Amino acid sequence: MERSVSSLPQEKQERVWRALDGLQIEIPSWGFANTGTRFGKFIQAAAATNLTEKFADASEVHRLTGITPTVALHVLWDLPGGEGSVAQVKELEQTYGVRAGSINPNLFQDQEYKYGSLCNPDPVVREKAVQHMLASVRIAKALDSRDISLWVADGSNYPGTQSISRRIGWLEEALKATHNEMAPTQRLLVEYKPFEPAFYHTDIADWGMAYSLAKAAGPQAVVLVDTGHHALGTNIEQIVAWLLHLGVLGGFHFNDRKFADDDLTIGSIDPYQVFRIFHEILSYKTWNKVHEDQIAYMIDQSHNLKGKMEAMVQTVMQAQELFARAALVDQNLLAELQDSCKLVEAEEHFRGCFYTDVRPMVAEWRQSRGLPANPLEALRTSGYVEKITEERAAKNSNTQSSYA
Ligand code: PSV
Ligand code: MN
Ligand code: MN
Repeated sequence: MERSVSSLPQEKQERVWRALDGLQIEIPSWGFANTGTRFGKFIQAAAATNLTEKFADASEVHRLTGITPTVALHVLWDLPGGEGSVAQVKELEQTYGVRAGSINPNLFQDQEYKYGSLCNPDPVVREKAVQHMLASVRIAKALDSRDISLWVADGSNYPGTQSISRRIGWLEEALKATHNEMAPTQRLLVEYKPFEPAFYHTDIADWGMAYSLAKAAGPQAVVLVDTGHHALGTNIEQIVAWLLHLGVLGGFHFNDRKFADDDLTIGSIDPYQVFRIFHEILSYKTWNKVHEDQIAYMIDQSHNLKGKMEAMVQTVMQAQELFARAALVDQNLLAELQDSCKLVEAEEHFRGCFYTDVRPMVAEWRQSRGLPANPLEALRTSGYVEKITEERAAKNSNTQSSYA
């Protein structure tokens, strides 16, 4: 369609490069450690066996891609000493040149949380969980981390076994207490998930519940969208548009899924959906004021079949390329076509951008920033994976694999 190429190539390139300049992605510490499914785990010789190795791997991903300066940390897995582990993290930040990113409280592994954490009917267990939240906020403060990223596994498996409504009240109290502990610059990200590990009811099951809880907690609480945490067929980009409209889109956990929370590589199953999500963001930013760093883009994947380093670099590239494709959309043209209800022309422009191979353009952007044109290729030729395989193989052969 003629109209779909209304911008000059130069303008297009500038738009894409501007978008790429504004994109940073946080990588998860747990993406480098041995993980698996509930049926079993396949140990990788090169997997990180401690926090130092996780930082080393994260630093290498940042060296190759240039856009991953922060690492998400899970308190129980990465800071087993709680606030006592902060000094070690600070040292690792210095050594490896990547910073601690979001701090993830862990309220799902302690035996006491069998019937819930912040929503447990036992006030003693609830209090323990709240104290963990407060400690997580203090850890984040000490590390200068803006975001505390909360996911609760709470819920129930059988109808009638728990009071759904009383648990709402307990959650609100807990999130208010957490909010009170935060510095004015910090944020509480509230993540939702429709099911698993609870199968009948999950206490924070969808974006409406997360939004309502964030509102009850206070102005610094916002919603986190994990792309895997939706029923199949859910229009995730519409949820994103709503959260943007309401000013509460705190960030993302990137992954993809075929059936449920499969934690596959972002865009590996449905890249068009990721494109559509990015489009909603870029479109909203065209017409409204949004601070560039208001949306935290984070990866939540831990691969057990793909090599961890390769998977992480591939994920970052995939997200970056889909973001670039969304930036190709000429927002003025699209708005004009939408307003005049030129449906086919609008769709042709939209999907034309999606089908454009932006890899050469992104490679040029990388080179202009002194980065490898193809980070995955650069990883392969760097010898890094061989080096860590050699260093860690013996340690991993004894591993009873777990996230930690
Ligand atoms: C839960 O499925 C989740 O998406 C939460 O974000 C956890 O922190 C993470 O996975 C652990 O991998
Ligand atoms: Mn998640
Ligand atoms: Mn998940």
